[in-house]
Amino acid sequence: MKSAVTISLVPEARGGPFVFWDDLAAGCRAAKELGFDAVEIFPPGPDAIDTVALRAVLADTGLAVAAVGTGAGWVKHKLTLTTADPGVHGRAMAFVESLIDFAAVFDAPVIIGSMQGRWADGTTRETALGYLSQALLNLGLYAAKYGLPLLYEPLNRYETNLINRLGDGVQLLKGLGTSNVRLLADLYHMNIEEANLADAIRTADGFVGHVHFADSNRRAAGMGHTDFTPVIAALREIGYTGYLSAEILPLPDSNAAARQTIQAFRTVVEART
Ligand code: LER
Ligand code: MN
Repeated sequence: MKSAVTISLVPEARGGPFVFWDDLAAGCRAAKELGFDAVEIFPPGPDAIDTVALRAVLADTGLAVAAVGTGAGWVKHKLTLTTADPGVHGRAMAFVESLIDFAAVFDAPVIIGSMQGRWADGTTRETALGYLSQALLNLGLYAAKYGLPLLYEPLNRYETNLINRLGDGVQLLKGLGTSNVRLLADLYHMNIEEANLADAIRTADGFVGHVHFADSNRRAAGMGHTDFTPVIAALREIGYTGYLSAEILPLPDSNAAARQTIQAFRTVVEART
């Protein structure tokens, strides 16, 4: 398994679970100094990042891009993939496609998290899940053109009323008609929704494509009460070799959260017995 740390470039997301903020190059340098393998980037949109400059920073630091988040589509532009409004839906699809194009330059998958939205007045859960399945299928096929998967993330009940648990995510993906959409297992959301984190991971055997590495309180691993030993053991059991990416609150500050994350990573992942 490999380590990654998040960098947000979205002012509207301030207060959210991202370690480094605003300055992509500085975030990459800090990640490199601490020994991370990769960064996960949360951009405001596809044109916000100078791809030539980012390529240079990645070449200089040896970091990879673990994934690119699409949440700004919701947080900044108020777009969702499950709206009944065809205009908003079309702009949401175009937004994600443009981020898939951007992320492909860095060989990185994109994440559908908050962009899934929720069902509410005017739509039923079934209708919204239909929209979601259709969107994941089309975006999964779009990403496949680049040989990259699409990552779909179940969120806790306070962030979506569609899919909250990995097992339900597996059922959704099984019905899609493409195997190019993988699940993102966010250990913070799972701490709220799953009866047992390790069992949930085993339920998703063959479907996990990315992991958000967070403690129970969304702080760095080791700063809450999650027991990571059985979680990492379950990930090994299902043959997971992807990223553990710290999507966590920058507490007590960005550097301390990042340092605690990499120490925890070394303890629970690298120091295997
Ligand atoms: C996105 O990865 C996520 O986990 C959501 O809670 C939005 O921050
Ligand atoms: Mn997450």
